[in-house]
Amino acid sequence: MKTILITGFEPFDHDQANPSWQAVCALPDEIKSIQIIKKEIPVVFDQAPKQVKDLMDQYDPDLVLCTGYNAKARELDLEYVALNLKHARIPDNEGNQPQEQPIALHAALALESRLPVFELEKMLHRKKIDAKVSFSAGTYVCNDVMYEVIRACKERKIPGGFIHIPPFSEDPKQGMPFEKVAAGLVSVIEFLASRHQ
Ligand code: PCA
Repeated sequence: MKTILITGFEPFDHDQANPSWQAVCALPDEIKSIQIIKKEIPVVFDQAPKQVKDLMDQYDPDLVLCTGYNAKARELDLEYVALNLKHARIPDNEGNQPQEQPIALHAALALESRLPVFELEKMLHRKKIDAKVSFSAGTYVCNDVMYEVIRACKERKIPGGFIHIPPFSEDPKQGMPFEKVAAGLVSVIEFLASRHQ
């Protein structure tokens, strides 16, 4: 494995910052001789997945890991599945608020992560980093990105998936410390790198 593309999102919903991009920014530029390409993507339906696919064309990564923020998460949520559905509770950063719309016509209702999420969960628990496999990435922009990125990774036959990040907090009832989130992402990358040499 030579190159990994990892993304985080810009702020949304009146927030000043997005923990997903803050955590991605904290990653080193290289892990175990693998180049880590870090990119911030917009919280805009269709545009966000398109940007990731354009970045895949540009950098030809061996793995794509997208991250997003979930204010309700209290651990790293390793997303198991993306749904072929856009159904927004709030408008995105360009005012789009799709309701009951498919992401792709005549395509699968759900696509499974191309990451070994159950193994990742066990590995993170061994390292005392809170994480769980999540069975819903929602129906907002994160799920839109995950669905399209998994399709693109399938075509390229490379691993790829999505992790939701909790709020940063020292109190486990509120979220996770920033350092633990960043350490968790590094551990995920190291684990996947050792599997796909
Ligand atoms: N979280 C949103 C979109 C951007 C982000 O960081 C989501 O969970 O869909």
